[in-house]
Amino acid sequence: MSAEAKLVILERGDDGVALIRLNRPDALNALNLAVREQLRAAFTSLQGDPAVRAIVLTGNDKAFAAGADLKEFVDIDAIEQMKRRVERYWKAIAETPQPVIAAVNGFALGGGLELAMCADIIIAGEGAKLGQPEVKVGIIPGAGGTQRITRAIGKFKAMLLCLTGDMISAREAFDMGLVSKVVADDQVLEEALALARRIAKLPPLAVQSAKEVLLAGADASLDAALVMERKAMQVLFASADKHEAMSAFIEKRKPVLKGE
Ligand code: CO8
Repeated sequence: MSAEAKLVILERGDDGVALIRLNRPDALNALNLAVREQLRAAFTSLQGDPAVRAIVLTGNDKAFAAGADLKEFVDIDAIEQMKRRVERYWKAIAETPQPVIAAVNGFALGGGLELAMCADIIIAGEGAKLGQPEVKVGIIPGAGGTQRITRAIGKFKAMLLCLTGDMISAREAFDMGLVSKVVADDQVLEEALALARRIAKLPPLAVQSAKEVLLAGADASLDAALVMERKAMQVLFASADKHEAMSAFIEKRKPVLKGE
């Protein structure tokens, strides 16, 4: 594939949902620099678009993503790796204000699982395999695979994954709290899109505030997080959608939301 190839495909629906698809099937969607750059560009292009209310991120049947591209890692040294400043790529995804749903089929390993963990909701197919196998190739996770994962599932399960590099099934991941929902493999994308469409119909300022507070609060003290939550809730009383949605409920009609 040439450097110009579309390694990430972005489709905007007229239903408020954008679909981002990793498209490097020959390498199980391994995340080389070109894929990451295109992923960043796709997310950045959606962030300020009020017509996009929810985003679905997916791969293909065989792989969500099998991790960082080991062929790009094998011969580089620490300083080259540092200079790549790959944190830029992850940040663009994690800071997207709209909800992001990862639709995971097949392998989600290493950087691939870290990518899924940048999403807000993970829908996995029965046959998905997840893991942090970095230790097997002499490194450790470098984009949340020791941190986001511990916040999601706790120290002892995170240690099992990071210290062994073992893959787990979607069901095991669900039981650990690492995925939101497990569905049949052929239902993953449909389920994620349907969920995204439902979220896209809700008042977007409220949806985005919920995401923002939930994420920011997770790293704050409970007292500080409760203040943040309360203030964000109070601010929403200034939104036109809040008045419209509550009035519609009381008047037993459908709300007409403006995202304002
Ligand atoms: N990098 C590069 N190429 C890959 C990768 C990868 N991670 N994974 C698969 N491929 C390629 C294979 O080389 C192969 O290519 P080719 O046909 O040219 O030989 C093709 O994809 C198909 O792969 P396999 O033949 O191996 O397929 P199998 O079904 O036999 O096995 C596996 C599938 C189990 C997923 C296997 O491919 C595998 O173990 N892959 C590597 C998984 C891995 O170790 N991932 C972690 C990488 S390290 C990482 O992600 C660190 C992240 C740090 C954060 C970011 C900071 C920069």
